[in-house]
Amino acid sequence: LEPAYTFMVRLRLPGGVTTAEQWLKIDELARRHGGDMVRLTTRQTFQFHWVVKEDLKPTIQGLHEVLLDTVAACGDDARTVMAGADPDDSELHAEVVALSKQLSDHIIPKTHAYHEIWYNEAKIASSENEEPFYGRQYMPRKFKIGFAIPPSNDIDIYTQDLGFIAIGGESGLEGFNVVIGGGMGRTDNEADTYPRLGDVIGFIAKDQLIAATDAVMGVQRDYGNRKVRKRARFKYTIDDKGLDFITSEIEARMGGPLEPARAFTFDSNGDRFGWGKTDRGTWNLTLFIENGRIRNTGNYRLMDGLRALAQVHNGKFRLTPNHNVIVSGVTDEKRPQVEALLSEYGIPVDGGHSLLRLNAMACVALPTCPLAMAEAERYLPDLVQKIDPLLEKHGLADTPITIRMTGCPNGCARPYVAEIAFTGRAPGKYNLYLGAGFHGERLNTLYRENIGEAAILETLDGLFARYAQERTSGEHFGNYLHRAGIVGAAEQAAA
Ligand code: SRM
Ligand code: SF4
Repeated sequence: LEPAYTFMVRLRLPGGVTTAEQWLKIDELARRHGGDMVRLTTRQTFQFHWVVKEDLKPTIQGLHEVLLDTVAACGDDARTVMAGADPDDSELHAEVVALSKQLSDHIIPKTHAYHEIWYNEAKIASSENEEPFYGRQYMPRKFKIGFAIPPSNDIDIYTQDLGFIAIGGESGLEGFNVVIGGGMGRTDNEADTYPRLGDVIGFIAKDQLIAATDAVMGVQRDYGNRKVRKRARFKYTIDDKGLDFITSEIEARMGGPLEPARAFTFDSNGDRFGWGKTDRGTWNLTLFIENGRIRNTGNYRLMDGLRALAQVHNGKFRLTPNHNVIVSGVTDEKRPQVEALLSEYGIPVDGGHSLLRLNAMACVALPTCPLAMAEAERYLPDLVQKIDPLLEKHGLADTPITIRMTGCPNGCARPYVAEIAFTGRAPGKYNLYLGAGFHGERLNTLYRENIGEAAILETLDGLFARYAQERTSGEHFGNYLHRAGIVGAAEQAAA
């Protein structure tokens, strides 16, 4: 008898967009094979946990029925391509999402093996040209691509290996500023691993998107470190070879220099919640999903409610990069029905959540992540409940502050660009990082090492007291901590 191996199954979902039909299939598979729950990830896709080995094929084939797959959701290749969620549904957003899908289709591995293994398709002889881009060795390491739509930096563009900042003009999307070399992962006590913010290296017209991606990924494929896996991400290739060298290699492969970067502004990396009228005259509803976990809990029947919604909704469901959900394309006529359903299933529209909770993000961590050293998803909600009264005490409840937690230093919830961040060291013990920029433009700094809850609360209480007294009008917490010299000079600030 074989042990009951269980697996995590992650979907590829460029731009985080699903139809109602796809939602219903995901829901069905999660109930049948995924322990009655599903997890929205920090890269806008779905994960099933607890899938036993014999259920892998039915799960993947079920996804195939609604044109979904798991190709390149993991591995040394280009992962799910992110795109800003834009609750206004602008034309720019529609075009960017379409491009993210096109780019994802272009850059995923072309091997037929996936079809043979999972869909039982006939074997075809592999050829030398099977992977025209990846070749026999694929990338040195995972590679992450995302599109941001200013003024929202919800995808944390500076944490992507390759980021595109959409630049619009009078006639719609003109092109993108190109950002290279972001990444979060670090390893404790290994100083040659570190988070890094991407650099803006120039502007490309929108029809250069594929060529630019091939050029950037090609440089990493050819120059990336294939000997030391911990140093194999693009950020280290850039630091090892120099930004000027890498940029000139990219330009050479593109056949000419990049244009100078165009002006843009970001104002936040969070989500906007509740109802909003879109540019298309329909309504979008951004629902808060705590840490992306969809399941039924007592009277809060989130999983059932979203299924009921998908049965009547003729628009889309869009996952945000902060693991929330936008129910998009709701007409005036449908809105009362949607509201009635949410209320029936105990799903609050405006939530009544504190601003801190709405701006919180935690990775999966325990019990499923084999790399976790401490809780994250299951602990951050409790910690926020204890931090909220401190903010209230100091009159800061209406001040948005970003807070993130991960169960280890790998940084799956992009903690190093949060104003307050915790990374797990041991059960109940965290490193406390402070002072990132509110819209992800500056990394935070290690402030206290290996501390437990009592020390966390005491430290934050003291800092909130000073912030409340000393902040200037509209000054974000992270910026204040720098101005006041409480955390050191930014290791690196984005343009
Ligand atoms: Fe991650 C590994 C979960 C986003 C950096 N990540 C893992 C694994 C697969 C653990 C493993 O290797 O065995 C985790 C599975 C846990 C579980 O039980 O589900 C895991 N990562 C996740 C997700 C599900 C976290 C979440 O709470 O949503 C995110 C899935 C994204 C997706 O849909 O594709 C997730 N991981 C990220 C991000 C954020 C991002 O991509 O925007 C990062 C930081 C950005 C970056 O890559 O630099 C991230 N994950 C890592 C790393 C560190 C990589 C490095 O360069 O050092 C690892 C470890 C590794 O690859 O060796 C890792
Ligand atoms: Fe696991 Fe660490 Fe990623 Fe959290 S940050 S999901 S603990 S690898």
